[in-house]
Amino acid sequence: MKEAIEQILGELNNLKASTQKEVEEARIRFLGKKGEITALMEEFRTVAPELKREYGQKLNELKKAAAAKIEELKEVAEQAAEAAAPKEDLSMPGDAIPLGSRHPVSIVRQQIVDIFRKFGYDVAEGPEIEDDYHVFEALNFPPNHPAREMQDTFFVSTGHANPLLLRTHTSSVQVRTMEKEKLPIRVVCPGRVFRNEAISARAHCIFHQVEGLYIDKDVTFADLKQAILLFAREMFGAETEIRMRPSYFPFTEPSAEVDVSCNICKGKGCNICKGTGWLEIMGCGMVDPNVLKASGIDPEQYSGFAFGMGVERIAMLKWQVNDLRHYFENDMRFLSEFATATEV
Ligand code: 2NM
Repeated sequence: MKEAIEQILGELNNLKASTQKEVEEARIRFLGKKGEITALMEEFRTVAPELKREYGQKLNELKKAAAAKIEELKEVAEQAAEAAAPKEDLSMPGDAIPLGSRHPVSIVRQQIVDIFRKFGYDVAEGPEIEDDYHVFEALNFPPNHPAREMQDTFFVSTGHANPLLLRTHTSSVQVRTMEKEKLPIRVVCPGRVFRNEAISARAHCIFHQVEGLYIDKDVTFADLKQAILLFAREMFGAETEIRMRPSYFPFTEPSAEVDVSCNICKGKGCNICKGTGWLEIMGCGMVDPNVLKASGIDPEQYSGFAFGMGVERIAMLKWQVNDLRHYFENDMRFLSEFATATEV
């Protein structure tokens, strides 16, 4: 047995196996079920008791040495196999990553903001979760105004003097601008707003607004009218006309709704303008002196105009979409219609 162990040790030392297949064959030859070392282990049972200790130790060392040698050869063979494996074909065409497109509401929001930036307006944003003061109180809403009811506004916290709520318009951002910026102020505030309304073709509980504010000495209603006319012509085309109808908002006096001439039927009357030749696009007015005062601006020295429009509504008119809900459903068939409209 002693000689057999010595011989196998010698063979292990000289063992050459360069491929994974050869290594596996060597493993089977020495350590497999019918392998040489396994056979010696069997034979060990018949060794005389006084030799068991010596041979047992030698056999164990042999087994360990064999396992280590096989492991070493296996690693070398694996590396060689990897190096020899065919390389990736770098000339293969890549997988195309489908490019998305901007959402139509984002496109129109950006268009509106860009027009006013061109007119010299700054852009301001503010929190969607606001307090009662910035959404209602500072904007001249009386304490019992219906917009302050649970049916109209989503409240985040109630039961105290200045509850938190989801803003129902971005005018709150304009209040924050009046509070902190130096005069004159020229600003547009794009953003998402929330109203507790039943969802329909023309209303949604979440939508987007762009509101504008211009405060300086001697700002008049004529300035407002001109600003809106220039905006309308940039947005809907150079031939566009506007008209104003008296309206009411708590934060402006006087107030008006603005219509643009229908550029689909050129005023003749069609189903988009319901035969009237006019499309309503926004509300506006002269900022109420109470609103200026609340934010620390002296209404004796300064005056201003403000306006607000719904982005989804403008987008519906621009693309003749007849149901607002399309803008919220993320149906790819709808969204991909705007795939080429990303230039703005
Ligand atoms: C509108 C219509 C009319 C408006 C007023 C103000 C502020 F903060 F200056 F008082 N911001 N936005 C305003 C005025 C908004 O949206 C239909």
